[in-house]
Amino acid sequence: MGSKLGLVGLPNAGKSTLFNALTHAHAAVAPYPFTTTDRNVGVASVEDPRLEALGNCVSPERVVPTSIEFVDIAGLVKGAHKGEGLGNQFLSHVYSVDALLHVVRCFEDSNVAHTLESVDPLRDVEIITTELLLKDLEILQRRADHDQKLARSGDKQAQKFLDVISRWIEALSKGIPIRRLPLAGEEHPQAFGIDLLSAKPVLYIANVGETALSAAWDSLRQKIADEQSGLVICCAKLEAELVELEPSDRQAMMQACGIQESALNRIIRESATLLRLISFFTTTSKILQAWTIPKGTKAPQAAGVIHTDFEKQFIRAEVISTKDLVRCASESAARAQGLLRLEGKDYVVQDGDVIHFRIGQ
Ligand SMILES: Nc1nc2c(ncn2[C@@H]2O[C@H](COP(=O)(O)OP(=O)(O)OP(=O)(O)O)[C@@H](O)[C@H]2O)c(=O)[nH]1
Ligand SMILES: [Mg+2]
Repeated sequence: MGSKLGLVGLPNAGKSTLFNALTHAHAAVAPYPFTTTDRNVGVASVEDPRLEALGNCVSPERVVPTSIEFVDIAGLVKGAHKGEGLGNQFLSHVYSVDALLHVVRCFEDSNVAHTLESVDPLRDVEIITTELLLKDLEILQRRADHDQKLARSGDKQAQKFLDVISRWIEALSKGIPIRRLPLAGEEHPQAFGIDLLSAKPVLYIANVGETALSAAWDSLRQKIADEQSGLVICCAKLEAELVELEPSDRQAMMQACGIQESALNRIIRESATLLRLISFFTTTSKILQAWTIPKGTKAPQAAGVIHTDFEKQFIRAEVISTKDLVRCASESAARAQGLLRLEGKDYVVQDGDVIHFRIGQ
């Protein structure tokens, strides 16, 4: 789908550890900073209880969940916007993703170096946020210089953008990320063909480790609440160990650690929400499959996710909601009750739709 989340944070925050847990990968993890230099890319399956309920109705041979792509990015340090540390490399990878998982080190462990020699989640968040803001400021200032010349020669579009830019520059100078501004459709950076790092939605991950929370934790929680961003608390190291275990051993270890649900499912669910993704389902006699699309996608484009040719060859969609199908217990019963709707090319696919696409040649 091209919707990707990037894991960002200071070196040794636990990004690669969390990435491995999410995507069942084996990216290098080590107690010294800058273990990750190039990025790691992987996908995580989206666990969806609706698949089990639908499976009982259609008895498929195979169930295929949908997935989300994660990118594990090199650690950032102060001055990254000017190229410090792995700054330029880090930032170019941040540009390539649609939303950010900001991993914050909240665990104390004397064996794991901290580039600033103390655990201070709020300070760390501010370092990363500031680097993104400074990079945006640099880009906007360059664009403003360019557009000023055009505006002087009477370019109306450039004049309009200059007004918007000056408001964005003012916000960034006060430490406010672009994502927190009310961005009306026309005033979105994308509408001006500009990609801003601080416009990307963020979900914070507090990597609390196995030890007691540090005192600075409360101020971090307060900051995130003030920003109205999401926060998931997890122990990345434990999550990475859990995914390596057989299900029965995993259950036993979770019980021993007093964990009811893995934080990974919550992170994946909230990541999908952050990307404004919804799921629809397709069924054949063999496969029940989940697919993700951005909210607001119309039926032909949803068909195009299954196979690019399907978008052009789309004729109609036969649609039933998961709720109706599960209530009827089978497709034939739902059909008999007239619950399958025929929808055309303007139909906006809804979360949980079960769809049979009619495709031409
Ligand atoms: N005690 C403890 N150690 C952790 C936890 N999460 C990660 N670590 C350790 O912290 C060290 C750094 O973890 P990484 O996942 O490599 O960190 P990173 O953020 O990817 O670091 P860079 O790639 O250098 O930016 C490793 O030794 C991990 O085992 C945790 O929850 N508790
Ligand atoms: Mg790493």
